[in-house]
Parts: sequence; structure tokens; C-alpha cells
Amino acid sequence: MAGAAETARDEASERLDAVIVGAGFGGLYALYKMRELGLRARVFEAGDGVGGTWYWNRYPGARCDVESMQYSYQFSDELAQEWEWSERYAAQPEILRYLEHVADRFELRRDIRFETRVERAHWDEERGLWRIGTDRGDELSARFCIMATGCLSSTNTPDFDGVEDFEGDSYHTGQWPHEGVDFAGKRVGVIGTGSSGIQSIPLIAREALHLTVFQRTPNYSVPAHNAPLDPDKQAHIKENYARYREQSRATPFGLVNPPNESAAMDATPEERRAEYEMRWAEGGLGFMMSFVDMLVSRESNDTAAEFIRGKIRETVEDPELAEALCPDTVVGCKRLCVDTDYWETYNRDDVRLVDLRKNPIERLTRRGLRAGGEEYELDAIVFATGFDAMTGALLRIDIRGVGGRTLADKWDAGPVTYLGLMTAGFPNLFTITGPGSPSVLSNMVPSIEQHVDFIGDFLTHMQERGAARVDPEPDAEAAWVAHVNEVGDATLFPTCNSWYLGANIPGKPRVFMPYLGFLAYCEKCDEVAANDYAGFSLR
Ligand code: FAD
Ligand code: N01
Repeated sequence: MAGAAETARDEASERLDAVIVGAGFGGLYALYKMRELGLRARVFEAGDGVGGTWYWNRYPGARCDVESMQYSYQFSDELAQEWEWSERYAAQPEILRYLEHVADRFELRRDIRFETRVERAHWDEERGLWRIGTDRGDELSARFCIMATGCLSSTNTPDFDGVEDFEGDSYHTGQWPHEGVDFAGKRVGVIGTGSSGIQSIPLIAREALHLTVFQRTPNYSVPAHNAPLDPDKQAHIKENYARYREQSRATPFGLVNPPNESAAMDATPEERRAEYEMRWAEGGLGFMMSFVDMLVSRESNDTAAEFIRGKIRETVEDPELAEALCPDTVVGCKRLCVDTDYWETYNRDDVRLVDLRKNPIERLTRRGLRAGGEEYELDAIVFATGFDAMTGALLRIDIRGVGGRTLADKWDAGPVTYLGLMTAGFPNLFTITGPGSPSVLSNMVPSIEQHVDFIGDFLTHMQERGAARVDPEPDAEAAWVAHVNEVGDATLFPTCNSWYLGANIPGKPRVFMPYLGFLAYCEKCDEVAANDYAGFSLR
């Protein structure tokens, strides 16, 4: 029986068909889809605008590393045809403008509440709905809850001693001030050499009086060779968009880069060099397609690693510095970075590298940072220290499923999902690009669209079947998790301390979270749908 408090809450709360959390690529398309199905939906977004990743990450040099013509929606051909990308890899302001255009074009904003953080989502078993609470005091209920909260939206700032002592300015790349930052005349420190660090370091170096880069693990990076998009090339792709997009669906990462089907160890050293040189000259993530066994054979991977180290040694003039920048991990085991002038930046005499493996950070001080016994005086510190990826944004919400069980409790030993779309015991709660889906190991826009389309079709199926509640079957979930692990374990991914494994966050369970194989995944989802949504239990 419902208690008086719940009855009162019911009267006070607004009833929706679906609540969507997040207004990035995922949340915007989810809202469009819910409307298309005739459902009443509302989006809650913590930021004061749309864009998600592209709203928050405004650091110098932020741009996509999947080519613009591929890193965009496919659901509307009119949208695809009318939007003109200016560069091979669009910069953050342009991608943000694109998403703002999408929000305006499809009149999405009227159903989005900005500057509102969802704090809690509790499943009400008796009424078969989610009760949602926000930091603005909203109380709502909805039959479905769609978490489009992002894989890389929950920033990680390491808990260095003395953070509060530092009297200069500090910034996180993932929460960059909207008004920009003027580094002119400043001594700047950047901590972190992942994609965000590698994109921003060359530009900060040009602007600042002096830059110190604090590097813990050297990283691999390939050149972007970014350039204005040739209008003829753009027009040609647009004429053949459907085929172009189909091609991307048929590749392991959802990218239109022809994979080389031969193994590196079957090629001669000259053939390998020629292939790597070709990919290097082409630029971008296509480098990972050089050989089919790059992510499964250490011997093969070592040839790619040595090739990149050779490029670093050729570019960085000081041999000792070049060695300090040379990675010794597996190429692609942490996401491969794509840069413009990254290695060249270390030839500047106003840039210094501090190798944290030899000289660990001891603490922040009033005037800067102390590492390896030396104090570095800094006017500003940039934390390019990444994210609590894949699960962070979800677990920051108090999510409770059947019997009041928290998601944090269920995922105590690592995330457990069926297809990365749902987790058993949390009925009617969907995750867009959740752990266990290709997500961050794919071109994410098509991955997001595939998830939203699957959910849309599924809701239609439920309606046709007269079902109001869906929950994955625990056996299907366990089998999927085992499969995700098996695929991950057959690769070199578990060999380094990446955020794919949660290894960047102290105390986070070490589990390989994404599913490797966009094509295999899409086929699996199609098969599940064709088999009456096998593995999902409907009521
Ligand atoms: P997001 O864009 O992260 O949006 C999630 C939104 O949810 C955020 O705005 C957040 O504020 C909101 N939110 C979270 N929790 C709450 C809450 N409790 N209440 C209210 N709102 C909440 N992927 C690629 O495939 N190619 C690329 O080139 C590429 N480049 C990238 C560059 C950067 C700098 C980063 C950080 C990521 C990049 N990615 C790239 C990954 C990128 O995150 C995805 O491509 C995509 O933008 C994710 O969209 P999303 O809607 O799923 O999540
Ligand atoms: O974060 P990261 P990111 N002390 O986690 C270091 C996407 N993205 O924001 O490797 C000292 O990769 C850490 O060192 P280590 C893309 O998917 C894409 O750069 O853990 N250092 C590392 O060097 C990407 O993978 C683009 O030893 C510490 C860095 O900080 C993902 O987002 C651009 C530390 C963090 O690197 C995340 O990228 C930007 C500590 N305590 C982002 N803690 C494109 O190019 C962490 N570090 C499209």
C-alpha cells in the first residue's frame, strides 16, 4: 500500500513517459526519438547549454579525432546535407555550434531543463515508475529513465596534497571557463599527457611565458594533418552519404578507414614500414588499422611502437628528452592520441618536461608544485587529468532499483550490464553507450544513434505487446558480461593502466569496461531484436 507521504509526493510530482539525463549527442537524439514515438519526455542537463562533451571541454586545441564528416548524426538526411563542416577535424566551437543548431532545428530546447542536476532516481516497484529528484527540488516520475550522462563527463582531479594552498589559477580541461583563459606572460604547468594534454600543450606553449609539462606515462600520438575540408570532397561524400556511413558500420571501430587485413608479422620489415609511413602520412586514428593483429599480438604491436618511437626521436632534438617522451606501453592500449605539433613543441626553449616517474608530485604549494624535491613556480596549473570514465557520471547519481538496491552496490566489483543498455534489477532504465557496449572504442556518434534507435524500437515493441516493464534476465546479463570480458582478455587492452580499465581512479575495480567490436555488437543487437528481444524480460 502506498503511504501518505508517497501519495502526497505523487500529487506534487509531475508524470512523464521518459526522463532523459544529459543533453549531449546522446540526450538530444534520445529526446528527438521519444517525441517521434509520441512520448512525453524531458531532459535534465547540469550545464547551461546543450553539447555535453563539447559544452564542457573548451580548452585550447579541443577538437574531434574522428573526422567531422563521420563524427556527426545520420538520423536526418536534411541535417547531414545542410550542415557544412569547415575542417577535417572540427574544433570544439564548431561541434558545439552544430549541436546548438540541432537543438534549434528540431526545437528540442523547450523540453530541456538546463542548470539542473539529477541527484536521484529511485524505482517505485508498486507503481512501476522512476521517481526522479534534482538539485533544484524538482520531483518527477516517469515510466522510463534514459541515462545519456556520457562516458567522459565526470572529471577526475587527483587528490594532491596542498591543492588548497596553491595561490595561482587552476583549471581542468573538462571544465574549461567559457570566457577562455589568457595565459600570456604566465608560467603554466600542465599535468597529464592524455588526449586533452596532447591537444592543449602546443597551444598553451605558444601563448604562455613558460610551460612545464608534468608527464607520468608517456603516450603515443599520431599527427592529425588537420586541414580545411575540400568543398568538392565534402560534396562528394554528401552525395554518397548512405554508402559512406554503411561502410563505417562495417568496421570494428565504426570508422571509414580501410583496415589492412594482413598481420604485421606476416609482412617484411620494409612492408611494415611502408604501411606505417602511409598511415602516418594520412594522419589520424587510421593508424590503428595498419595491421589486423595490432591489438592482439605484442610482437606486432611492438613494431608499431618502435615506428612511433622512431618518429619521436626524429622530431625531438634533445635525445635525452626524446627518450623521456618515448612510451614503452602497447600502442592503442590507452586511446591513441591525435595531435598537431605535439612532439615539435618540446623543441621550444620555453617548454620543460618533468618526468613524474622519476620525480613524483609531492604536493602543490602556495607558489606552484613540488616534484622530486624541486619546486616549480607556476602562475597557473592545468589539470589534463581525465575522467572517472564510463561509470563515473552514473554512480554520482543515487540510483536505486528493485528492493532499493543501489547501482553502486550492484556495480561494486565493476559494471554489469546486458548489452551495455540495461542492468538487471533496474527496470525501464536505459544507458546510452553504457559499459559493455562499444562506446569509447567506436566512433561514438553512430554508437549513440544505434543505442537510441534500439531503445526506440524496443519501446514500440513493448507498446505493441502491452508491456509496461522491462528488465534484463540475469542469465543473459551474466553471459554478456562474460563475453565482453572474453573479448577484452583476448586483446592487449588489459596490459596497461588505462581509464578503459578504471585504472586511473584509485580504488576503482579493474575491469575492462567497453565492448570491442562495433559491427559484431550491432549484429548482436539486431539478432536480439529479431528474436523477440531475447534476454529481456517483459511484463
Ligand atoms: P556527453 O557529451 O558527455 O553528455 C553528457 C551530459 O550529461 C553532459 O552535458 C553532463 O553535464 C550531463 N550530465 C551528466 N550527469 C548529469 C546529471 N546527473 N544531471 C544532469 N546532467 C548530467 N568521441 C568520438 O567518437 N570521437 C571524437 O573525436 C571524440 N572526441 C572527444 C573529445 C573530448 C575532449 C572528449 C572529452 C571526448 C571525446 N569523445 C569523442 C567522446 C565524447 O564524449 C562522445 O563522442 C560524445 O560527445 C558523448 O556524447 P554523450 O551525449 O553520450 O555524452
Ligand atoms: O584523460 P586521460 P584525457 N598524477 O585519462 C595523467 C577523449 N578525448 O582527458 O597515464 C600525474 O587520457 C595521466 O597519467 P597516466 C579520449 O577518449 C579525446 O586526456 O595515468 N598524472 C594521463 O597522462 C581520451 O582518451 C580527445 O600515468 C596524472 C592524463 O593525466 C579521453 O577523452 C581529446 C594523475 C589523463 O589522461 C580522456 O582524455 C580529449 C596523477 N595523479 C579527450 N592522474 C580527442 O583528441 C592522471 N594523470 C578527440
